[in-house]
Amino acid sequence: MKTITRIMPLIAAIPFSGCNRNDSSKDENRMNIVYIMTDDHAFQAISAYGSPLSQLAPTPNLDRLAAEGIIFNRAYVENSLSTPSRACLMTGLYSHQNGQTMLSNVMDSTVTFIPELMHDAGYQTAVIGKWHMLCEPRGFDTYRILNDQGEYYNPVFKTEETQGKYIREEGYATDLITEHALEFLENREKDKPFLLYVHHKAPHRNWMPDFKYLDLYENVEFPIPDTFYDNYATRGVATKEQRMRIDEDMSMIYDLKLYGYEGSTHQYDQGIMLSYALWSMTEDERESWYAAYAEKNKNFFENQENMTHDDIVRWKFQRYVKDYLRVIKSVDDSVGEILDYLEANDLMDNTMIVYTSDQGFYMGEHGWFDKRFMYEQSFRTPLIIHYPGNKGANISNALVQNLDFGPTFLDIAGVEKADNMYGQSLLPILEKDGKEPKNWRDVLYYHFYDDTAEHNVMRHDGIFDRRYKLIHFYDENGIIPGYDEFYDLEKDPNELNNLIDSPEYKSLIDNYKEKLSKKRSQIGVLEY
Ligand code: SGN
Ligand code: CA
Repeated sequence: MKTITRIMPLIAAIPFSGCNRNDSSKDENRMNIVYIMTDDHAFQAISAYGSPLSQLAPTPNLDRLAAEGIIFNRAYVENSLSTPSRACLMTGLYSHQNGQTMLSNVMDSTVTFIPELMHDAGYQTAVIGKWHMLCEPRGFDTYRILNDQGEYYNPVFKTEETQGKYIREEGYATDLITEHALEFLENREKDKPFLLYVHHKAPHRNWMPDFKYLDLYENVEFPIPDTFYDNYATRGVATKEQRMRIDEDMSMIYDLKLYGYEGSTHQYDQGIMLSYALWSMTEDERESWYAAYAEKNKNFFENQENMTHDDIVRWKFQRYVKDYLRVIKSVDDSVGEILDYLEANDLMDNTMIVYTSDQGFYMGEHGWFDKRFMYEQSFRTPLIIHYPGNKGANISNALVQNLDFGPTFLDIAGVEKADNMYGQSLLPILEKDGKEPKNWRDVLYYHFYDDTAEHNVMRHDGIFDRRYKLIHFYDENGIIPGYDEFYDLEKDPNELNNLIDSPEYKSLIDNYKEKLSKKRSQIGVLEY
């Protein structure tokens, strides 16, 4: 086993101006980092996490990573949406600090990227796959990024060599991203430590599997979550007004591939989105695609007349999770290939491997797909880390957040984080097989802004400390007054029982309101 040197900080606090960065002395023994991030991967869809759904669609390679490493049960994001989550990863800053609060706004261009600091500290840096920010990649020796959300089939990529142009490549996105990640590893400068970000498009909507997996799970009946028929009885208007219900907001054709279905009034079934999903396929591929779904859809069309509304909702759930889990199958294969490469090349002992998602996702909980809310399945994200020297199969219940990745990478490189980075290096947890160190944080702050985008989720922020969750929904210009919700997750893990008006919780809730307001001032949140 190679010895890992953890270098103590070499550089004094680095101002986040982007121009005044020092060169770190290089040390070839510093740990490499492979950071694999999927897009919208629910922890419920990883068998190592044990949910009933995942037991019917196992993920052996992610489970292998968990068996060798640490699985985090309490990993969360700070803003459950792709672009803000990526900006947080790249800067180590909260959304309100880096300016990337929503999908469509632009980040503060003066903010330094973690890869810039890592590069200057002697790391060879690369990002392969989904970028999904309007700013250009910074701090990378190599990049190969998808255009916007990217396509599942024959996607276009832009690299540092294509003069800003996107070039089409043949193949399935997950496989291409994996191939290019392996190419980077194979051709890397072997005298430098490396930081490789592998960012899959999968399993983002509209969940298009690889051809070879189109029939997987076809005869499996997946369990419907306990909260599937949630009527949001105890909760405020945000849960009632959202547009992310499998029942009403998932489209029959674009989302569920029921080609030939008549009578859909869903906007996504009216042309543009449909062609958007399939435009990058070759004609032959499109034909085989339609043929494969025609075969699967036969049964629906034969029985349609006798189906009740509830039968149709249940059918939608099954089609949704099957396609989603088929897409995950390719992701799991990809993780296997990367692990095989690292093993075969003797890199496991000096490489940290992180597997996570840009946020969680609803797999029918509360009747939903998509994310955005601070309720558990979207606020929480999967996180599995192989850290050299771990004894393996460890579970961590420490409260961690995507805000911690930047500080962790800098810590590994021996670069001190700036004072305005509120995330914490995970090394004290990783070095103790997942055990929570004394004085570790006891509360997380969350903030969602993007109420202008589809799915109609109101702005909210809140705090969570593993037992209690206080959520504040904004006042929407006086049209909808602001309001709070409060949950006791020990008694009510499914978050069905909003306690905000419960007299016996009154003093506790006051206490949490105080904590939330202190947290906002501490980190400089002005809007809420
Ligand atoms: C797209 C999706 C939405 C999704 C957002 C954000 N529609 O607009 O369902 O919530 O992305 O997702 S789609 O049919 O065009 O895919 S994120 O992961 O990028 O934040
Ligand atoms: Ca996402």
